Amino acid sequence: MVDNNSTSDSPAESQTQNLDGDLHSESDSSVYSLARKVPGSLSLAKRHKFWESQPVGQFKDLGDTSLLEGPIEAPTPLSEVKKEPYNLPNLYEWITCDIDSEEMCAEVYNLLTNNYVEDDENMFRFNYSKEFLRWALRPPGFFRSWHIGVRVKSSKKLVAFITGIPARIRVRDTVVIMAEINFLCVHKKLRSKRLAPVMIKEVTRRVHLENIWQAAYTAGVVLPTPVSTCQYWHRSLHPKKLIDVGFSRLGPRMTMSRTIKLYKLPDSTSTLGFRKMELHDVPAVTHLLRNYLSQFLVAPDFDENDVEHWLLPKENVVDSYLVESPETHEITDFCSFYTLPSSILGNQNYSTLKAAYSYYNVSTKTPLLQLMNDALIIAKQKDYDVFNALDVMQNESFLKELKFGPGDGKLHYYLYNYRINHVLRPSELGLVLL
Ligand code: MYA
Repeated sequence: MVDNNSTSDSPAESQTQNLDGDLHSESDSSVYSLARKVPGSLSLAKRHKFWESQPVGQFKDLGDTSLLEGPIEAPTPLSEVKKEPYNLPNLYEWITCDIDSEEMCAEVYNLLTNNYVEDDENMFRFNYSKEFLRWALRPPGFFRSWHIGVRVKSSKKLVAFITGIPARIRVRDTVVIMAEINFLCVHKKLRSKRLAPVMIKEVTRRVHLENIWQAAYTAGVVLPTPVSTCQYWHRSLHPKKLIDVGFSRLGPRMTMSRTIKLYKLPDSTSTLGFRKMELHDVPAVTHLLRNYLSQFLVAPDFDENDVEHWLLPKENVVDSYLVESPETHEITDFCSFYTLPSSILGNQNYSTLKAAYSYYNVSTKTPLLQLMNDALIIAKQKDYDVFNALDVMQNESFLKELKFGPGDGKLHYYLYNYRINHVLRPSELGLVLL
């Protein structure tokens, strides 16, 4: 299997000091220590020493309608942004990762392949491909300085990573320039040593240096404070494999053959004029998508350059299809998914789960249900094992009918230094982060 963490070139391990400073005293006689004593209130009592010091919505402010929507803190003058990187423990050094370099990209790929996000039972781990990482990290206007690594000084081993990319995100009527933060990863042997807060502060500093003061990110963990909490849904395409590897279970009173029959899809798509997106479609797709996304409270503000980067098909990275009216040649509908395999940990027969993730979909003439059924058919033709979708945008309207089942994991959406005065329903979100 791919997990080869127990190698001898282990990262330096002895650093245990807290790196994010003493902003809050641990002995506060606050509501937290009280709440800790009340059974059942443990989760409320959880302190977030780092996050409580950051300009993000705090749990105690939930439901406080007197707080205005918008930036939590005003920008500081650029001259006051720290010029030097934050201090790392002595054994480590910062690097800026040139993801164009084959060697660097391979190092990042290996760190993530062995140490990035796993499910709660540690059966699967995201396995972003190198081509995917290059795509995800080099959108229009990207900053190389926002691709940040930490190495062990002596061995040069890469042990931690965090990235930002610039994005224009509309919140209601305001387009805000933000950083989208992703791929935060600390080597398994360096966990719980407060390295993550230093990584986050360093990326924040580098974002501030570009005069950008807000960020968006998603995580499976609850932090102060989600702007929305979404759920993943899964549509089996290769049910036997999914059951064999423990991704799904045979339903009650179901046999394998009945299950296979249940998830069977037609061999070819059904919508007239359904075809792969091409470069010349960029203006029409941009127009369609901008119109569609305008109905959501939070959504990216895509221009043609963004659409070309994010949605033009790229083999094994992103797939996009559209419906061109056979009569008028108008582009009326659009659907897309990205490719994110997971390593299957400790299975004798299979090492990779090939998953498609629903990305942006727009229906104006073709019913969304039919469009997404065609997307499933394409994914099946391309040998994906499962098609995943969040309950964002209008996805709820097709999930159950197209035989998606709810997953156990939640995905929380966050904004940094931007307050929204109510928790958003997933259907108010028009944003998908990778
Ligand atoms: S989400 C994907 C995150 N990665 C993984 O889950 C991969 C596997 N796990 C790991 O590599 C480590 O467990 C990580 C934590 C690195 C996650 N987002 O160093 P620690 C807080 C934010 O002792 P470790 C993604 O990439 C935690 O609550 N904070 O912990 C988006 C605690 O703070 P507090 C997180 O386990 C990232 C502190 O870190 C997360 O060794 C967005 C503990 O640090 C998390 N996923 O390392 C980052 N997990 O005490 C924020 C734990 O306060 C960006 N923590 O509870 C913010 C915007 C920045 C830019 C602003 C520009 C203006």
